Parts: sequence; C-alpha cells; structure tokens
Amino acid sequence: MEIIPGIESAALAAMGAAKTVAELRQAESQFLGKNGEITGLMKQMGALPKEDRPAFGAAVNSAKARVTELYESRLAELNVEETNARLEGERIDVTLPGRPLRAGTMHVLEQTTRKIKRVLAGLGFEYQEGPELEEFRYNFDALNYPPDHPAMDDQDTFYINDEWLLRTQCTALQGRIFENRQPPLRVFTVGRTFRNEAVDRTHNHTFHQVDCFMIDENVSLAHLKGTLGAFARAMFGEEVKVRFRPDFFPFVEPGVDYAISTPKLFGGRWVELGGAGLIHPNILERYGIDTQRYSGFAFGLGVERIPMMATGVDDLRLFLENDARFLNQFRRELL
Ligand code: FA5
Repeated sequence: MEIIPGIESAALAAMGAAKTVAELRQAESQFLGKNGEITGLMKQMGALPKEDRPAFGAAVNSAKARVTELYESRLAELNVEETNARLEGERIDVTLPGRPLRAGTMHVLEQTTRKIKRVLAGLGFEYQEGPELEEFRYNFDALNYPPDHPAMDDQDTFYINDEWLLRTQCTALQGRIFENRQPPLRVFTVGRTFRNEAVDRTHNHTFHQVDCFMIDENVSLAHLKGTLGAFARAMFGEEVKVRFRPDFFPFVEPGVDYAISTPKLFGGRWVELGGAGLIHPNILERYGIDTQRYSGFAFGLGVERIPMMATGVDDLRLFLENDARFLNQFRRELL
C-alpha cells in the first residue's frame, strides 16, 4: 500500500517532464504499459491477504486514473506543439525570389560541328551521314588499301568481328555514296571516329572527323586548295593561310597534309589540320566512274583540332570527359 504514492508521483513526474510525444509514450509504457510499474502493482494484489485487496485495488486504480489523465492531457498538448513546430518549419516564404534555372550550354564540339556544317553547306556541299559501326570493306578495302597494307596499322580500331568495326575515318562514307550515285558529287560528313590509340593529349580513342569530297569534270588540286582556303577563312578568319605538304594516304594520289596559320592563333605557327588529295583513280574505276571524264578531291580533318586552336585547350580528352566545370566555359559561339 505504501509504495503506491511513490510510483504515482514518479509516473506524474515523468509525464510532466516529457518534452516530446515520443518521450511521453516512453513514460506511458514504463508505468501504464503491459509490463509497466502501475500495471505491475495490480499483479501483486493476489499475494495480499483477501481483506486487504479491495482497498489496495481501489488505491491503485485511482493512482492509475490520475496518471492516465495527466498522460492524455500532456499528449494533447505535445501533439499541438509538435504540429505547430512542424508547420513553422515548413512555412513557405512566398516573397522569396525564385531559384534561377541553370541553363545548359551547347557542347563545344556541337558548336564546332554546326559551324562546319554551315560553312560547307554554304560552299555547295551536301551533308550525308555514315554509320559509326562500319564494315571493314568500306573503312579499308573500298579506299584502296591493299590487303595487309601497313597503312592499316596506323588505324587499328575496335573490331566486332572480321567484317565489322568502329570506323577509323569518315572517309568510309565514300564507298557507300559511290555505290549508289554518279558524279557530279559534292558531299561531306561530320561524325564520330574511333581508333585503338596510345591515348595522349592530342590522341583519343574516340574523336570526330570531317570528311568532304567533290567529283566533277576537270577537278584538280587547285579546286582542293581553293575550297580548303575558303573553308579555313570562314572558320578562322580572313588572315588565315593554308599550307600543303606531300603525304601518303592509299585513297588519294597525289596526297597531302595541310596546315593552317593565322596571326591570331599560336603566334602564327603552322598547325596541322588533316589530310587531303585527289581521289585515287583506282577508287573511281572500282565504282564505274569514268576517269577520263571525272576526277575528284577529298579532304578530312579532326574536329577537336578546331576548338583546341580557337581556345588554347591543350588536351582533347577534356572534350569527352563531360566535366561541367570545363564545358560551361564555352557559353558563347567560339568561332
Ligand atoms: C585520315 O583519317 C584521313 N581519312 C584523312 C583524309 C581524308 C586524307 C580524305 C585524304 C583524303 P588521319 O589519320 O591523318 O587521316 O586523320 C585526320 C585527322 O584526324 C588528323 O589530322 C587529326 O586531326 C585527327 N585525328 C586522327 N587521329 C586522332 C586521334 N586519335 N584523336 C584525335 N584526333 C585524331
């Protein structure tokens, strides 16, 4: 009998002290729960002499009633407090300015590609696309590579099987066009190319190329020079100069590589852009094009070279790493 008031006041103190609903529920289970201390008192009743039981039961019940009453009123209070606090935390300040939308930027290679397309279309060339997953015969055989020619070693790539590979050069488009069409032709493409390279600052396993060719009557190196000059001036400005040097590619004869120089970039030093030449007569004959009547030029170049020159970026791997801190620098048209 004597222990009841002690337990009751401990229970009331615990309920009064609870600062959260969770703490209050904890106190409730400590005293009123199935194994709670007040519930436990009831269980002790059986051990008392019969005549003491009614008084003991009544005392426990009235203690329990007071504790339950406090519990319920505290529960109501704490629920209100917690709801208010949550609402306060979720209050929306409708007067705050909106969050700015972060506008994306066009990828620097896409900016460059679009400019190239505008310029070459403006010079009268028609845009065509070829597949990135290409057949060996278009990538090499159709381009006059003799079987096992060492020139193929410069362009090792990723093979799917003996017939299919990831194209090493956009020049692979030529055979696909010649198969279906006859001159006059003025066609260009821009796309992704792949090589099994020892990757470094100027060589990646995945890069982009432009490839362009023209076949018509009496096409000569002078047309190639004129076209590349016009292309270079449109891309890099009026002061640009183009230099040709002899080079070898199985699909051109004669073959050249070409470089550009402009006082604005790299202090006027020559920077190599790509390869070019007159389309090899073997190729024209293979596709039934009359070499007495027609001749053609072709040129190719690396797209990455252009923004490298225009911006001073000295590692082309950055273009494909998709680091927004790098890409966001190219917010405006570069060229
Ligand atoms: C070719 O791919 C020839 N198809 C170009 C051509 C077309 C010649 C038409 C004649 C007629 P080359 O392997 O040199 O040539 O590559 C051309 C350009 O692609 C290079 O000048 C360079 O700018 C770029 N390039 C080549 N390999 C890589 C690479 N691993 N990473 C980045 N750019 C590359």
